[in-house]
Amino acid sequence: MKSILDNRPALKAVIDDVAEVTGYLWQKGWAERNGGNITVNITEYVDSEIASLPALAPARQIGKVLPALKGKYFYAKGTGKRMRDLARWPMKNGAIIRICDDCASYEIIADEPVMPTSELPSHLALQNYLLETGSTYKATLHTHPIELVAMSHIERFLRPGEMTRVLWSMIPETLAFAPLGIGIVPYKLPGSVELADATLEQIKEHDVVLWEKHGTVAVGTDIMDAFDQTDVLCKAANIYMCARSMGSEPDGMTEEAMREVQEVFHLPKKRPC
Ligand code: 2HA
Ligand code: ZN
Repeated sequence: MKSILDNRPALKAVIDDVAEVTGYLWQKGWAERNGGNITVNITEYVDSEIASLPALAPARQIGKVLPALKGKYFYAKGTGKRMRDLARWPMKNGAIIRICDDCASYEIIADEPVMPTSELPSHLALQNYLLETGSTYKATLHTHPIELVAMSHIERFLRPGEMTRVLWSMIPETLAFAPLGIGIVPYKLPGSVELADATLEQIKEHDVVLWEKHGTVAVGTDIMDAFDQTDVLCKAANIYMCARSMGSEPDGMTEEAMREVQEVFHLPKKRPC
């Protein structure tokens, strides 16, 4: 069967990366059944042939008006599709969508009429923000990382800055590679516009946001970057839980040791928030 990826190696490489990452999500146990979703802005790969592709299904509403997305193109995981299936067949478990001129609806143009992710309002609101602010980030990743979700069930970690402070103090790499920490969004209905709005507020200060008792949303230059951001924080959460399961609250790196890492590696001196 013909695919939009045929004879387009650069676009195919982007989709191959998505497929590689979704395999990792499944292996890590972060992607039960159809859990999680992904969008990637692929507008830079759109040629005149892609631009003239007809819609495969009637246009559908996003649920928000997103002016910076006019005429932009995204790869989006399909709703109800499994990450582990997407790893093998990305164009059967996801689709390329085009945002219509009203900036409030989208149409599916390739390869098949696979309906995009249920969290589309959140993902596209983030993509709109990234474009509005001139960011080079192209990818959004929502997944269900076990240890981070587990921590979000404990009231203490929902207090401003507490989760970031503890995760940063687990190993120096967390501070170095997740220097913006993790934002917290109080529980909201999955797929809702309220969830999208609250996520947007937190992503202004962080690259990864934790949805209480649900999962994470990360933004990154590409899907590997969004995955790495999530993985680094989840590794720190895992270390925290391993220490706790040995019977005590871990000491964590001292404030002084953390300040030294920030200085030597020229990291932004952000307070946990
Ligand atoms: O796509 O994870 O939040 C399934 C979900 C919704
Ligand atoms: Zn989810």
